[in-house]
Amino acid sequence: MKILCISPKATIGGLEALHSGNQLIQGIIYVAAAAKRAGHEAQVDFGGLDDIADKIDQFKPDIVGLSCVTATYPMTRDIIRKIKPLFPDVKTIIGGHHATFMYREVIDESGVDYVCRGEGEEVFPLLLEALSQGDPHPAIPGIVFKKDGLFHNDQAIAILDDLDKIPLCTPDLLAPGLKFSPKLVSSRGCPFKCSFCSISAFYNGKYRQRKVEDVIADVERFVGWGYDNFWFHDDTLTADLRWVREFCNQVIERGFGITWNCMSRVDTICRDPELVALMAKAGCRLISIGVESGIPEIIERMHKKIDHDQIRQAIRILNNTNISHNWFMIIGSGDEFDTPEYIKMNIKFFCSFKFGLVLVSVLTPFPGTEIFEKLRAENRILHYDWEKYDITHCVYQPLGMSPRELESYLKKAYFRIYLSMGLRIIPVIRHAIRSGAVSREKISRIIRIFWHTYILRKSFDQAISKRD
Ligand code: B12
Ligand code: SF4
Repeated sequence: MKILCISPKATIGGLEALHSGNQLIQGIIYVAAAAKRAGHEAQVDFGGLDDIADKIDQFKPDIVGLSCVTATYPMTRDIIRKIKPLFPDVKTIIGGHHATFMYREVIDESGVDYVCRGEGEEVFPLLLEALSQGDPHPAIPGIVFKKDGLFHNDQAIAILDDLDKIPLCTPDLLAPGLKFSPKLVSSRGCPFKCSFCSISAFYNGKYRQRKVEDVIADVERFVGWGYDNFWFHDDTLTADLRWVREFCNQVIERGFGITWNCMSRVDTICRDPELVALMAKAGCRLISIGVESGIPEIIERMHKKIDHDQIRQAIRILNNTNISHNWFMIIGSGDEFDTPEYIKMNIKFFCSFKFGLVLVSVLTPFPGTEIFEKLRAENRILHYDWEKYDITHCVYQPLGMSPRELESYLKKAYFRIYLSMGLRIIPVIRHAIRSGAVSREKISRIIRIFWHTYILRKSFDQAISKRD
């Protein structure tokens, strides 16, 4: 079968706005790789309302697969609505976190033929096999469809029992002209259960790892193809310190000369400071870490399970290496701490520690998270205008202030935190650029956002909305 795998052209704000152009969603590349491994012809491309019909006309797929998150769901839904009447014989399927949790609404609203609930590498090829045998309604747990008013195969989220089943993503999967950017993965899932994060519900609390030698084999192939800079898309690479030590030792021994970025937590960094030095030696150039809040009660409520000492110590450990560090902060917690006093205290906390670059978001209740269920049960979700679920809008009713007021602290937080850095901002940025962790182009986008907001006094919303 021929499969066109589409990554919707995102036009949303938030962190996405820092990237120029669009980002190919990694999940859809894995799905395409799995289809290809099963003997099908798959191509990954961007798609929007303006060009999807031409892309289908050109590639002539039997099935179009799309991947989306909550904020890009409306665009994905509209693409499906456009495809359906124009190409009635082409089957459609959506996957990703949003579709997994909201499959009923997604199928009813968009008219998509199937939703993939969970990981697609195993179940999607099974669907393709069934379709090629002429069976449009196979019993594949996780491949949900609606028939005679009933949803089928929706009882469970499909999860791979073994990450060895992950295929290698290769450049030939991408439509001509698209830039391939190889990613590494050592694990999927996370042992923690933060209230604002959908990872544990998506992976049903499961944390699975790949063997070090398998990831090293991926690195070897990618290096052989001329790539030397990678992004680990594990949710917490350092969840297993022994794994990371082994990986770093092998990278050093083999002299790959690569650089890489990853996500981590302060507690795991504190547990083994020497490992961080080893990571730096093995080419790690950037670690992104979620602190979210400096208020102990809020950290506790979010189940973040970290404390101030660990944060302080992690900063010190990182500053002793040449690894740049990005930190995530959340404005709002969805409970009684949503007051100007607590939010100001949190901003003050972020001003008082020597963080690297800080990325701020407004608490967004994504489907599948504890906070979504809580706010929905309390009838405090203001709307389901999903495009606004882009981490810059407050989509729920805070208890101690208005949504607009809470939103306004996003801009204030950025301003105060970066102003409080004083001249320290120069080495922070220089270090981030020199280490290759942040591109000059991304820094110039950030400066442009600041210029528009604070000097030209234009709307912050406008400044961070994605235009290209
Ligand atoms: C790396 C990352 C990014 C990178 C993307 C890099 C890239 N090129 O992919 C960047 C920084 C650009 C990014 C941006 C954003 N991200 Co992000 N990101 C992640 C992260 C950490 C890893 C993504 C990943 O590669 N996962 C591994 C792949 C294999 O998993 P997957 O995407 O789920 O795909 C599997 C299944 O879902 C399924 N599947 C997916 N699509 C399809 C399609 C078909 C047809 C089928 C059959 C199956 C299928 O099969 C895939 C293989 O198993 C995730 C957390 C996570 N663990 O997923 C957050 C995450 C996806 N991001 C999130 C958010 C909120 C965003 C932003 C909206 C933030 C913002 N406002 O800027 C943007 C949106 C970007 C966009 N255009 O869609 C949320 C989404 C929550 C939600 N419900 O919306 C997540 C879950 C983090 C979180 N817990 O909050 N992100
Ligand atoms: S926020 Fe990070 S540590 Fe918390 S559950 Fe999600 S991936 Fe795990």
